[in-house]
Amino acid sequence: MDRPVVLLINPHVPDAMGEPLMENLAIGSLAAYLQHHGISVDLADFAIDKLPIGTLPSHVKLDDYRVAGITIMARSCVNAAMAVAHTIKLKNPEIHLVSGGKFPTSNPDTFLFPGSPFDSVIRHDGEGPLLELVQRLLRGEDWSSIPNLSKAQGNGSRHNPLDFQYIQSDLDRLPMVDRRFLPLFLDRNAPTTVSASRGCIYSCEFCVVAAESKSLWGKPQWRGRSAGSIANELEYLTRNFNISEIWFVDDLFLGPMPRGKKRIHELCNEIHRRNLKLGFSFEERSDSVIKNKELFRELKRAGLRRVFLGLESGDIKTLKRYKKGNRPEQHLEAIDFLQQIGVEVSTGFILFDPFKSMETLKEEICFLRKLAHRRVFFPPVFNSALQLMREVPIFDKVVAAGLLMTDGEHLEYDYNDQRVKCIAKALKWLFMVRNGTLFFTLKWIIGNEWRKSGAFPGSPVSRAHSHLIRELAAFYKTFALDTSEQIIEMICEWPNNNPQLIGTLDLKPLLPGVDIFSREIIFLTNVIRLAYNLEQRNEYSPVAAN
Ligand code: B12
Ligand code: SF4
Repeated sequence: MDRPVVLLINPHVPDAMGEPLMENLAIGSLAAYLQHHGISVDLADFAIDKLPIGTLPSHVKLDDYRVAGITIMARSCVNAAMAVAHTIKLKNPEIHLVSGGKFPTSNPDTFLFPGSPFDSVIRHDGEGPLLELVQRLLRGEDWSSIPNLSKAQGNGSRHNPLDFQYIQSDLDRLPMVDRRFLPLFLDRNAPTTVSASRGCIYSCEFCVVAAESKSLWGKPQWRGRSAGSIANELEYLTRNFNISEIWFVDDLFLGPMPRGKKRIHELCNEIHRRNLKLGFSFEERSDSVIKNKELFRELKRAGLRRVFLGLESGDIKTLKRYKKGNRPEQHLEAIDFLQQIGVEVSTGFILFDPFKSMETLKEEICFLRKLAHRRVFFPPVFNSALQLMREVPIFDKVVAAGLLMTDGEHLEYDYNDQRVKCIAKALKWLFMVRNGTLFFTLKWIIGNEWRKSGAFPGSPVSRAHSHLIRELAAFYKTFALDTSEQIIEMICEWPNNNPQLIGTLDLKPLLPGVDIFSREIIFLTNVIRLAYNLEQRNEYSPVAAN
C-alpha cells in the first residue's frame, strides 16, 4: 500500500476515577474500512503514549497526510481534541481536519466556529462518509456536499442532510477492526474489546444512545452482527493474540427478542464448535436477564464471566421517570440470579439528578445498601450524579424547570430540592475535596474494584486480592451510605427551596467519624497495595499464604 495519507487520532484522556486503558475501536474500525478501500492510514492513540495534551507522538509526520480525523467520545475529551487539532493545523494548515464520534454527532457546532481548526464533522457512522471525504479530497473534488457531514459556513455552520446509504445497515459487511495497537495495550494489561452491535431499542430519558437512534430513525433502533461474524473476530483474536478475555462494548448485547435469542444461541454454539477458550463480559438490562435465564446459563457455559447492569436507580418512581422500563425488584432478581450461576455483576447508578426528592434519595440509599451487601460494584455516592447532555430528553425538562445553570462548554444544573443539592455537595466535599489522600486512596480502590469485580477483564491480580479489594470497597461504601443518611437526618426538616441554607450546613459533627474512617481506609489500602506489589513481583502469593 502507498504511504499513509490519513491520520486517525484518539486524544482520549483517562478520567479521574481510574478508568481503564483500552483500545479505541472507532479509529480501528475507520482505519480498517479505509484500508479495505485501498487507502493507507496511520493511527495515533494518546492513551498509549500518555503525551502532554496538544503534543503528537514522534512517529506522526504531519507533512505526509491529506486528512486527519479525531475521534471524540464525550464532552470531557473536547479540550484534548481541540489542543491537538490546533497543533496539527499550526504545523500543516493544508491538512483537512475532521472530527467524529458520539459527542460531535450531536454537538457538531462545538467544532465549527470561525477560527476553529476543524474543517468538518462527520455525524453518526463514520466509515462511509470518511471514505467519500478522503477520496474526494485526493481527487481534488468538492467535498462540501457529502451527506451526514457538517461544515462551517459564514459565521455559522451547515449540516448536510442524512443519507441512510452511509449508515451501515449490515455490520457484517464491515472489515475486521484494525488491531495494530492491541499488543501494546495487552502489554499494559488492558482488556480486549469487541463491538457486536450498534444502538439500542429502549428510550431511557438520560441516554445518548437512545437520543442518537431517535435523531437518526425517529425511533430506537438496534443493528447486530451475525453470530458467525462475531465468532470470526473472537477466533481471530484468540488465535493471533492469545486473548482469553473479551469485553463487548455494546449498549445492548442481546438485542431485541426473539431475534436476539436465536443469534446468541448461535454464538454460543460457534464458540463451542470452534473450541474458543475465552471469558467474556457485556452490558445488559435487568429485565433481559430475568426473562432469559436459560440463555444466560448457556452464555455462562460458553464463557460469560461478568455482566454490567445499567440499573440507574433502585426507586420505582425514579425508574419510571427515567423511562427505564425496569423495577427495583427486577434489578435484585437479576443480580441474585447472575451471582447464583457464578457470573460476576457490576452496576451503573445515578444517585443524584435535578429532580430527585428527599424521599427517593432515602429509597436509593436503602437499595444501595442491598448492593453493598451483595458485594456488587456501584459507583461511589460522591461521584454518581447524572451527567447531563444536551441531546437527551431530560435536558429539555431541566431547561423547562429553569434548572440549567451553565450552558455552553459545561452543562451544570441546579436541583429542584435544595436539600438534595446540599447532600450531593456535602458528600463531594467530605470524600473528594476535604481529604485528598482519602480521595486518591478511594480512587485506587474503585479503579481496582471496577476492573476486577465487574466490567474489565485482563487483570493479572489473584482472586484473593480481588476479594480483599471488594471487602474494602464494601467497607467504604457502607460508611459513605451511613454518612449520606446522617446528612439527610441533619437537614430533612429544612424547607426544600431555600438555597441560602446550603451554606449553613455544619458538617463538624461528622468530621471525627470521617477522620477515623480516613485513617483506617488508608492504612488498610496500603497493606493491600503492599501485598499486591509483592505479588506482582512474585514475592508473595496470598493464595499460597492461605
Ligand atoms: C468503550 C467506551 C468507553 C471506554 C473508552 C475506551 C477507548 N479507548 O475507546 C472508557 C471506559 C474508557 C470510556 C470512558 C468514558 N466514556 Co465511554 N463509552 C464506551 C462505549 C461503551 C463504546 C465505545 C465504542 O468503542 N464504540 C464502538 C465504535 C466503533 O463506535 P463509535 O465510537 O461510536 O464510532 C463510530 C462513530 O461514532 C464514528 N466516529 C467515531 N470517531 C470518529 C472519528 C472520525 C474522524 C469520524 C469521521 C467518525 C468517527 O465512526 C465510528 C464507526 O462508525 C460507548 C457506548 C457506545 N455505544 O458507543 C460509551 C460512550 C461513548 N462513553 C460515554 C461517556 C460519557 C464516557 C465518559 C465521560 C464516562 C465517565 N467517566 O463519566 C468517559 C470519557 C472518557 C474521558 N476520559 O474523557 C458516552 C458518551 C456520551 C456523549 N455523547 O458524550 C457513551 C456513548 C456511553 C453512554 N451511553 O452514555 N468509554
Ligand atoms: S437500555 Fe441502556 S443503552 Fe438502551 S436506552 Fe436505556 S440506558 Fe440507553
